[in-house]
Parts: sequence; C-alpha cells; structure tokens
Amino acid sequence: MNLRFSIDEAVQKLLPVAEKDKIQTVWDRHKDQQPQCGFGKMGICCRICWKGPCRVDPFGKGAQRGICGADAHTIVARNLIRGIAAGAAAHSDHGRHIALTMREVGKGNAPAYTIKDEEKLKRIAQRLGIDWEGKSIRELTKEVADTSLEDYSRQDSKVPCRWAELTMTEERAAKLKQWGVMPHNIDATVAEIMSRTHVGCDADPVNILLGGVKGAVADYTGMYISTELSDALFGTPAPTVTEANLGVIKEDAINIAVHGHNPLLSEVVCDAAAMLNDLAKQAGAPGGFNIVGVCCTGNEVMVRHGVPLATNYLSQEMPILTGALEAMVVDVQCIMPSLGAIAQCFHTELITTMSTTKIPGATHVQFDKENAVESARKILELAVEAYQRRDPKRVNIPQVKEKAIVGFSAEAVIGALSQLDAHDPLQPLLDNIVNGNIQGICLFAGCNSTNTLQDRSFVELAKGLAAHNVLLLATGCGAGALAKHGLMTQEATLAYAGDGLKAVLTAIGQANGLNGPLPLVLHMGSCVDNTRAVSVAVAIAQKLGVDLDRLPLVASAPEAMSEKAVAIGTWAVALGLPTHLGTVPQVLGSQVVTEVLTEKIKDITGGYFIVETDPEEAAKKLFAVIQEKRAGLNL
Ligand code: NFS
Ligand code: SF4
Repeated sequence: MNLRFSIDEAVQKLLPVAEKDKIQTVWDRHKDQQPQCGFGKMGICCRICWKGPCRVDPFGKGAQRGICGADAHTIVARNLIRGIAAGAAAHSDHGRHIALTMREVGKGNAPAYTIKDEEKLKRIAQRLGIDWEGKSIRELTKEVADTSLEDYSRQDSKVPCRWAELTMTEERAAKLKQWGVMPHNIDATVAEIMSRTHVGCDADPVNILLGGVKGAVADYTGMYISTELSDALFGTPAPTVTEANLGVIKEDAINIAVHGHNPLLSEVVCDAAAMLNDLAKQAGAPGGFNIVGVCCTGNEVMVRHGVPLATNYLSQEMPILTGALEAMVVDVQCIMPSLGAIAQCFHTELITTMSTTKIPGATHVQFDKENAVESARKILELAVEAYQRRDPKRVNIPQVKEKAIVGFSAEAVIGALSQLDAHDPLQPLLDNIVNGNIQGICLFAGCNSTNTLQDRSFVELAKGLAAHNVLLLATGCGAGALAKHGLMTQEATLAYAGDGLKAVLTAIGQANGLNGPLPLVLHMGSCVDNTRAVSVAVAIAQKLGVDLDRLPLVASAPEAMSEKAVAIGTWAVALGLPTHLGTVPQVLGSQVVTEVLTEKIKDITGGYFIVETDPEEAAKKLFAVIQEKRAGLNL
C-alpha cells in the first residue's frame, strides 16, 4: 500500500472520506503550512517583547542579535525553557486537580469519588513519611493530599519537593540539589522560568538551560503526583485484555470518546455509562453505551479498566469521520481545535468540560468535582440526542483493530515477577539482565507529529530493539501507536522478540498462568505514567547499588512535539537517561544549546539527547548506548 501520512490502516481508510466530504484534516493543514519558517524551526525567532519579533540570521550574514542585544544562544535557550515551563504547568495542573479532589474526598465533600486502592494510599503515605497506623482512610486521604499540595506551596527554597526527592535514588536527588536544579515548589519553579526569561533577565544560555532542567524536575514532580494519587483514587492498573484502533467503535452502540488527559471526569463517565446503559438501549442502540479512549485520557481508562483505545494524538479527528461517534468528551491538553469544525460536519457532539479548555463549535458541560455525576449524566443525554441524528448512510467504521494486553503499572510488573521469586521479585529480572537474556530496557514515550509518518518509528524501533532482546515499556501516544499496531500481544512476542527476551517474557507469562509470554511491549499508561517506568528503574538501581545513569536504560520519543514532551525528555536526561528524539528539536540555531543538550550534559547528568530521525539508525544508536552501559557495569 502506498502509505500517506500514517502507517495506520484505519487512517488510510478514512482519508478518502475526508477528501470526498472536503473536510480538512491535520495532514491537509500541515501541507498548507509549507514551507514552514526556518527561523522558528531553529528556535531563533524571539517574540518575548514588542520591540520584536527579532530574528538572528543563521548563516552569520545578517543580524546576529535581537534589538535588546540577545544573541541566538540566549534566544534559543529562552524559547526552549519557556516550553518546559508550559509542559510542567500542564502536568502539574493535572496533578493539582487530582490532589485537590483527593483532599475533598478526605473531607467527605466529593461523593462521586472514593479511595479505590487503600493499600496504595498507605504505600504513598509511607513514602511521604506519613504515619498511617491508627488513622482512618479519610484522615489519611486528606493528609496525603495536603502533603502533596505542599509541593505546590512551600516557600522554603532549601526544602526540596517531597515527590521529587523521595522517588529517585538518593544519589540522584543529591546531585540535583548540588546542581541547583531540585525544585522546592512546582508553581514557583514555573513562575521562575517565566520571570527569568522576561525581557532583560537571564542571558547566559547555560544558566538558562539549568533553569529549564529545574523546570523539568518540577514537571516530573507534578507527574508523579498525578500518577500515584490517581492510582489511590481510581485503582492501580493491573494487566487486562482490550483492543485498540477505530474498529472498537460499534455501529449498534452509542459511541462516546473520552479524550484529553485527566481521569477525573472520564472515570465518572465510565461509571455512569455502565449504570445508565438502559438509557442507550431505550434510545434504540442495542449495544448500549460504548466508551472508547483517545490520547492520554484514553490511556488512563484503558490501563485501569480495559476501555478500548480508539486512536492516538495525530488521528484524533478520525473517530468523528467514522460517522458513528455520538460524542467526544474532552478535558485538557492535546485536543485539536479543529475538532469543533469537524464535529459540526457530523452529528457528533464535541463536549468541553473544563473552564480553561473551551473550543468553538463545542457544547460546554462544566465539570466540577462536586457535580461530577450530574455532568456525566448530562454528557450521556447529549450523546443519546446525537444518536437520533446519526445518518446511517455516513457510517463508515474501518474494521481495523488489534488486541492489546495493557495495564503494567510498576506494581503489576513486580507482581508478575513475584510469581518467579516471591521473596525477591526483582532478582529474576536482574539475573536476566546480567546474563544478557535482556540486554537493556527502552521506554517509548511521547507524541505523534506530522513531521513523520504517523506511528512508523515507534513500530520499527520497537521491532528492531526487541529483536536485540531489549525489554520495551511504553506510555502516552507511543503506547497508543504500539497498541494499534498489535505489538502489545503475546503473538508479537513470539514473532519479534529475540530468543533471550522471548524466554524471559515466556517464563514470566507462564508463571502467571498466561499460557504464553507477556506482550512484547508493556503498556504502563498515560504520559504522566512515565513515572511508573522511573519507579521500576529506581528499584533496579537501588538493588544494584548504582545510580540511574549506570543502567542499560534508554528512553525514546520518536515523534515528540508537545511542550510536555520537551519537559519529560529533559527530566529523563536530568535523571541520567540517554533520550532519543525522532523529530528535530527547535534548537539548532544555537550551537551552544545544541552541544549542551546532545553532548556536554552527559558529563554532568549522564543523560543526553540523541537526535535521529531514521528509525533504523535510531535502533542501532540506542542499542549501542545499551552496550556501552552494560560494559560500564562489566556485563
Ligand atoms: Ni503526552 Fe498525552 Fe499524546 Fe503527546 Fe499529547 S496525548 S501527555 S503530549 S500527544 S503523548
Ligand atoms: Fe527582540 Fe530582545 Fe524583544 Fe526578543 S526580547 S523580541 S530579542 S528585543
């Protein structure tokens, strides 16, 4: 097949529908933007003040400084870390919503929510140094929330954010403090970046970048809070079998997509849909309500409840084009504004739910933790009404979907390993890393981008590394890509894993009664759940008595595009991980910044960025890094 834009077969099947109906998709708009601005691509356009915009000539002929005197290095570094601040703000806002909800649960004011995983709550309390003996679950809930919220409000800059300091190796935490990049307060760190990059402040590119690293560690802190508190509220993911890609949309059902990032609303929508299923049947849909996921909200409900994933970021317009989607409910982040216009070409209700994310063409149903159940009910009613408007002639659901075994939280991974060694679950994993059955570990994360053929690099890199016995973890839209393409199955393990990896995954699978291996790629959850991978890595490092940068562990974001991805990539590097980017970051206008990120930072943190757009080359480079790390451990 002559693939255009995406290797996703479902996308290929729907593109002609878009063309026929003259509906612009993300790929049409990408084309309309060509050629894109070279200054912007290189990061050397500054719009920080209204004397600008200023641009630096990358060939050294024209202006080398902006009107205020900022040179290319200052401009590139400032632009970069403002992106990190935005990423950290997004992730930590997500964490704040969860923590504030949890506090209300503790006070007894949020009837739609309970603590679904009390054991996890206790483990969190223990980690935060909160004594839980003799306390009620409600008291403990409030205390955990309050302690977490201190990471947003502490004013003593000498006291690190608890969720950062207590979740990494002691050595790493000490190093971050020593470099002055350990945040004491997430919000203050975001504000500090905005303030130091205001016109006429920090001009030293390396100092600016250090500010960015601190922002990235703040991002990490917010993500950790999001993941862990969500687990306590909604349950810690455990392996479950589900499906991915547009074929999960059902012709005979009222289909509702949940899209965005925050599980606070989608959890309640799922519960309400199950409870009120008769409403859909009475409306003439024998299949009842069918909830499907998009992007990271999709990943959240997928790993916790096995809700099927309709698609990932770049193809988020496609579920509407099936003509069978009654509602797309969105919360925050990575929601294309184009959805409003496309939904209006169909019977689909686009429903926004957050006061900070409204979209022209959408119906707004305000969601608050106090009225969660009513909002969910209203959303279901809107979907039922939309169903009456569905035009059967326009229904076109690509029958494309793959099975996916998902839900590998750190707890689930350790749990599976404990079937091999109940007393020391990590030991079998370590033994297999030492004996080379597992050469190393790669975490796939991050987005989709129009700058690449959608999903291709994820799939090729995963196959390439698996053949070389690299254990694969995935989150976010990377996980979405790998699920859609059938790599989260036992069959994929048999087809693509090298002999060593296959043997290990089979031994674990058999010990867990799976009648075969674990899937080739372990789906750990949404983007904030990258912290799950960190917690596994930290456990391994602690057991080996080394810091994270010594492990044969790499990260890869082959289609990174969002500011959140910039923040994540930067904290991965700060923690010591060699981190691959398959899209070119907007920093090439400054040699200083480029060198720091791809080389010099290695001497400090042990981590660094590897930029490689060709997936085959990237697989080689990542495997070489894994070999280098193994040699460093005398393996
Ligand atoms: Ni991560 Fe998830 Fe997807 Fe990228 Fe957006 S949905 S938080 S930012 S695009 S992976
Ligand atoms: Fe130009 Fe300096 Fe203003 Fe940026 S801050 S727009 S470089 S004058």
